[in-house]
Amino acid sequence: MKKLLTALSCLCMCTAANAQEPIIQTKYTADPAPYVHGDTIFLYVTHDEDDAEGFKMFDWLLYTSTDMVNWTDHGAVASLDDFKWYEGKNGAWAEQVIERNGKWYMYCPIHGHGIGVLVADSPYGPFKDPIGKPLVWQKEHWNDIDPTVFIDDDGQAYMYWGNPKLYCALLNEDMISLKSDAMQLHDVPEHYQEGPWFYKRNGKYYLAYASTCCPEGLGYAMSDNALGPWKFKGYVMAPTDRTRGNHPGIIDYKGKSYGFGLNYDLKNLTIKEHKERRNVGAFPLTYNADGTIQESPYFKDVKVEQIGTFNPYQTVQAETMAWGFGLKTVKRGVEDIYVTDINNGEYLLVKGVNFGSKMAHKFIISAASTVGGKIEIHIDSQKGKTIGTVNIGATGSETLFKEFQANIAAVSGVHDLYFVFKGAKDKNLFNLDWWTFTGVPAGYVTQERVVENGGQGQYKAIMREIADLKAHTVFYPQDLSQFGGKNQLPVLVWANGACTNSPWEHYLFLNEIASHGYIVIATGYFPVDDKPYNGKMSTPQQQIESIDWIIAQSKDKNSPFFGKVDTKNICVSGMSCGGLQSLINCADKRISALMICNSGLFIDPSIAMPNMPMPSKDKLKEIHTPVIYILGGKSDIAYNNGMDDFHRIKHVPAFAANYPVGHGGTYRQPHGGEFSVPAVAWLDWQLKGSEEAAKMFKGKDCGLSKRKGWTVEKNNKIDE
Ligand code: FUB
Repeated sequence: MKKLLTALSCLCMCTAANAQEPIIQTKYTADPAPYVHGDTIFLYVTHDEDDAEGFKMFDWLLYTSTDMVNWTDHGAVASLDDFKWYEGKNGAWAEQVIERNGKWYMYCPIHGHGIGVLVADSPYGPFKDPIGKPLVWQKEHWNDIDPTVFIDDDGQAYMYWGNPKLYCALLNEDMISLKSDAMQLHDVPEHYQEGPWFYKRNGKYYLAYASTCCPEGLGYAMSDNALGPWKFKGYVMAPTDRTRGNHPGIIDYKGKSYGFGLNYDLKNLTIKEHKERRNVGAFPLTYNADGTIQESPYFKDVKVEQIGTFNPYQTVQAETMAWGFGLKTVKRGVEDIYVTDINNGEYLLVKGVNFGSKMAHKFIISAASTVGGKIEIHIDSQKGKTIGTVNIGATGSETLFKEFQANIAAVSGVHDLYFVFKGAKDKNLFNLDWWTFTGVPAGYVTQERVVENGGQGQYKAIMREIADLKAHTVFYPQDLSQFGGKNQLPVLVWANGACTNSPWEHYLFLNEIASHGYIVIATGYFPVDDKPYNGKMSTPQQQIESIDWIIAQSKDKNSPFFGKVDTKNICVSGMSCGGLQSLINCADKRISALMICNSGLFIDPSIAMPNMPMPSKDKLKEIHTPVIYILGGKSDIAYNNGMDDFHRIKHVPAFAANYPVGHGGTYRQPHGGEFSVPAVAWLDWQLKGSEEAAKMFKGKDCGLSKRKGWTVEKNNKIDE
């Protein structure tokens, strides 16, 4: 069954105009009986067993939805076992459920044995038999099936039923006893076969039904009275050779009208091959001004649009889906269901998921597994962008559920969500109970740009403005899920040339560094474009604010950076005037490395520019970390100052690298140009302890000295 379903589900998916039809895929279902209560549709259905070769029906199932495309499976809510007076094993035929005074009544035909009634305090059950005998039993093998119950405005409840005869009885207010005898309607509406669906709308009574077999369509009749006479008005859905049987359920919901019926489309078999393994489908329904109903095309030729969107920030039962490719569900207890039979390559789709502007950043799922596997979370298609991957470890048993988490790459707005399952072949990889996304607060990210396709490093980076960090720009890997535990993000704190209060000249360089697995916090406003920023100059204090902020974020459970930042490895850096700001801050004990670019303390402070910070050379004594000077060669206006600094520094490892491009460096070249090479290597060595990166600076013929264009000098401490 499973393999067949999987293959044929794919076929349906590929060819159907209405790709989410039939609406239930994890089981064979028939005889839809929808009921609207509050903002939810309760869809009760009958259940064809997977191995049915004819009618093989033991229980009644419930599905709910609030948007008409994502349906939550509640499993069987009643079964033949609930009728103690019935000793047979088969015959759980077309039921209907309605609510009266807070109690839920389920009218259940047991084929060949009459119609029973069950009652529950909740639409989810448990349903119990309050009378211990059939409510109706005329000893008619076919005629006592398919009850439909409606409570009129005056409180009188009616039950219609029958195939091919049509009966009606009045119910008492208790809903579990008859007020009248069963009355046979001799004036049966044209084309009536079975499956009546009785309701009232705008003062007119409707009796929809499965029309004369076979194939059955969905016909309907109207009347001005609850007891008729009924006049055939046409088809809600005409009979087609795609369908042998059909069975209507009709509702108004959230301002629209819908019809439900049944088909054989999941298996995509001909009506000769179907063996009563049926599927419930839905379609939009339109009334004319006079109350008549427009004939709907066949299920697959119409589309049910999603009402609203789906909220991923709630606890979502895993058995909620618009499409469950090759999956099954298992029920334990009254309300405990999980998804199972999850194989490599299968997927679960939830449609129209609204991430809003909250920026989802974490995904949590409850899973149980003996073999483990992973769930790739894609958006918009099965092979669409991956926003996260959850590794599911073995939990020891297929019913021992544990929580697994993944960080989520930048995602906002509305997307279809595909959970694609990967792992060992031909095994149930895991069982899934529930999932949720957590988001950073609305407005956390106020602006963002993907720069140069995220950079050339191992991690695609993004440039963001973050609401609670005024006058700063932050660069970091888009998918933070890869970080945490031993893989933490070291920090680069940056200040700009000319002490400009925006990294508009350096953002390519900074983005490139972030793509190598760093969080870069730049002084200054988010560069929306490449235009120079002409506002007030920045201050050295902004670098201190950067350090304070990232340390706080790494400890804040609500931050996307929680537990992901290596706050023991922070490099402070800046270009030109920003280099001077960095030197002003060099004594801060939280700093573990310095990178001074196209800068150095002035040998002659009298020629400094206005507002430029100008500490004396004594400041160099406060440096307590390794330091690199990256300069633009002799034509760099900062060359003499920078090299003078370098020659004075004997107490910590110091390295000077010159590349002959002048003061402007290569920051604005693609990916930050040649300056990115020693910058990334310096950070990899100093902040990540990479011995490979250290070779760029250590030894007689260090890597940078052999790189075209570079000249290097270093003090003894570099090679120690
Ligand atoms: O599902 C069993 C029977 O098939 C129903 O009671 C009829 O309406 C037909 O759909």
